[in-house]
Amino acid sequence: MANTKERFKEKADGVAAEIKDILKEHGSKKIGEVTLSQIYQGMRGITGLVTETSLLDAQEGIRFRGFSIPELQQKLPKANGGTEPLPEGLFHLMLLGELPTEEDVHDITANWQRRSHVPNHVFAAIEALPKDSHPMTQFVIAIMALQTESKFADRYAKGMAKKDYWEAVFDDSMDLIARLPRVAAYIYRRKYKDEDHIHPDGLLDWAGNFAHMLGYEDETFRELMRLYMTIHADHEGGNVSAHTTHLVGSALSDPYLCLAAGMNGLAGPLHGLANQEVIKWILEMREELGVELPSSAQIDAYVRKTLSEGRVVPGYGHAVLRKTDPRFSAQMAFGKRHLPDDPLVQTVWNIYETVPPILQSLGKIKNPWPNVDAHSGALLVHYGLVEYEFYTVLFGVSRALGVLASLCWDRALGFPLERPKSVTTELVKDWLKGE
Ligand code: AMX
Repeated sequence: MANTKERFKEKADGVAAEIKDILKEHGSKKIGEVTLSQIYQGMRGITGLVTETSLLDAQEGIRFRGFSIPELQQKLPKANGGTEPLPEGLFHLMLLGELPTEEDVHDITANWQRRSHVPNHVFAAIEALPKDSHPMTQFVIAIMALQTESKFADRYAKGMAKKDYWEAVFDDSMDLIARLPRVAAYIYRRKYKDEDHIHPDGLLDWAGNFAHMLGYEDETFRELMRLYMTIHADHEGGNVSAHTTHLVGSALSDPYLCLAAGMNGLAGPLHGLANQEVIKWILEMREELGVELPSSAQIDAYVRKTLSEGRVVPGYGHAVLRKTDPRFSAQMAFGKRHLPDDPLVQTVWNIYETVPPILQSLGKIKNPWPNVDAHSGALLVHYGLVEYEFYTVLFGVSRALGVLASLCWDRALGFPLERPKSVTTELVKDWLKGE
């Protein structure tokens, strides 16, 4: 059977031909209008990008190539004896648009193992930073240090032809995904475990090996990592990390530069950093109240206090979603199955009962329901991964799967430099006067 790279090229050529036909016949058709409010308010609802890997429905949540998270949990191959999907399978699906076989997933695991070597200077770059630097800072620096390995940058400097861009981006993306768990685990063990580093285990799958290198050998924790790496991977193209990766890639920056840029966006508290903010907020609530399991009335009062201080309730709300995030529900189901008596996890569920009506009553919040970040930390704390500043790095390792699969598509479809038009408020005022 043809390998992943050849299969991808075949698929991409087919889609490129379809797009050419679509544009030839329908290129001048309008698909929307843009209002003044939209350009001042975060471009919500403006359709302005093509991202093949996943699609977000405001009511239903994310679908990866048409498959919902519960469907993926059913259909994607699992580890031996496991019940959660292997992220290798999701990557295959996002890249090729087809459900993988067991053999496909096995091939990707083996491919990533072969590509996983991290050169010493990357560890030296991490070591050059103060130990108390935020893990996301260390992660981004490490990705930048890895950029010396970019095949795209090397081949471009040697005069690579346009038709070959996709291949160099494919190789860089696969190399990067293969290397990220080692880099992330190194940062974790350096900062929190007295630099007691753990060697990779070549017999494990990508997420299982990541759990192992972090220092967690519980099989249920490995299952959690497989689920975690699957559900955080992609959320269509407009979110900050995906859009940034895509935008930077449009300048033909190599995948290392693109991913580092995307990860800087993920490190913002309104995006990926929300997962650390959630657990910090819950732990502060417990400490302030002096109880392990706050009552609904106590949670209610604490939420109102947070709002009265002009802060957001982390883990709640979404720019596109208008229902409970299915990624929250998948984690809740994991909690019900494996750790239903954990007081922190129960607190997350009690917050889920309490927060939405309060946010709804304010009248201005478009989505009072929890997003992916409202749940993840409590599960990690249960297994001993309590260092919440590290949580966004876990998110980032997973998010690389989606944004890099998309970057492969961007170059294979020959998407051009992205350069939307901007205006000044002066120009807007002049334009309104002339209306
Ligand atoms: N708590 C308090 N206020 C909130 C809120 C929350 N959880 N969510 C939205 N609001 C406020 C906004 O700050 C805004 O207030 P303003 O008009 O005074 O500036 C108003 O409600 C309207 O906002 P919106 O249109 O509903 O949301 P948005 O699209 O502008 O922002 C998001 C979306 C996620 C940034 C916002 O809901 C938020 O800040 N949530 C908390 C942080 C969070 O959980 N982020 C993670 C998102 C998922 C992810 O990317 N990982």
